[in-house]
Amino acid sequence: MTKPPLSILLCAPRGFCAGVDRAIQIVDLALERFGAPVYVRHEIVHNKYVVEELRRKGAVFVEELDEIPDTGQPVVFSAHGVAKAVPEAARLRGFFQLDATCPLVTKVHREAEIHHKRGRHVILIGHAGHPEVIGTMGQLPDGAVTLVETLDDVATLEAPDGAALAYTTQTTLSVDDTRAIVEALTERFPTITAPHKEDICYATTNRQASVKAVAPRVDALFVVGAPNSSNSQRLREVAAREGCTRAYLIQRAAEIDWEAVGEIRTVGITAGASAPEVLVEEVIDALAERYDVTVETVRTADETIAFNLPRELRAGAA
Ligand code: 0CG
Ligand code: SF4
Repeated sequence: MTKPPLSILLCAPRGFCAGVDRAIQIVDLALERFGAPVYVRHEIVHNKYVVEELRRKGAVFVEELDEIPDTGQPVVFSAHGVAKAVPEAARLRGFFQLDATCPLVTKVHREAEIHHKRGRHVILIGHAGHPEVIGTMGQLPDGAVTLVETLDDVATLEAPDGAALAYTTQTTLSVDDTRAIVEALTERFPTITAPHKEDICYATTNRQASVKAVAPRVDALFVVGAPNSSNSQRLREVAAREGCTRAYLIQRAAEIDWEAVGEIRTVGITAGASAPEVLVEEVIDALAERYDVTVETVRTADETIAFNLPRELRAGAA
């Protein structure tokens, strides 16, 4: 039986960013250097496949430090960053800490700290409950940061009387939504201090731009990524807003609901910053089983950025 033709447009850049790459390397190297177990606080990045692979090698994932027994084995903090209280608690327990916080998240932490030192009240644009937001808010004392999620939040925002204001953002937000929130903030508070350089990271920005280029050209678009991955969720949203009515966030090829997808002649594929390329290949293979596929890469940016490993792991790193 001949298969129907299907043109696949592969978004580029897609998948792993420099922060994710570094975070996974930190756990891998810690396992190699110090043996199992290596404790990891929170999913090192928001991807079950990555977490399972590391678990297989001897990583033990916990949500809080109190789940870890007294140990001399490494304790790694995830790429999303942690509140100041976390390394402090780890220090008190004498843990060997390895910080896999993405340097671009740490940059936001330092910005928030500087604003606070200069007497500015910090407005954080982000999603409540996300570990990065918890970590950034936790850089400053209670009450020093106000979280803003929506335009409505800006309209009803009550800033502390007479305080100078500054804003920072989560790194993995929608570029367009954030622009609108920043405009509204600046309109209400014209003297608010802005970040020196955009807090949304290069990887988030580039992946959204690539989806924008592909979404109008395809019948359906698959984002490989996890439901708890903020940057991956945003990619699905961007595709939908660009008019792609069949945009799906899937963790694995097995999650594709072929009936819902329906008839397709062109399909776009991208992957969140925490999704490994092997899962993109799995999706292409699943499509190739049903269709006669041709694959074209649509590249909208080149990425060359890489981050140094923590000092403790540098010597002998590949
Ligand atoms: O996009 P978020 O911040 O939810 O994180 P994820 O682990 O999916 O990817 C990048 C990082 C850290
Ligand atoms: Fe860092 Fe951006 Fe990757 Fe998050 S998505 S780990 S901020 S580079």
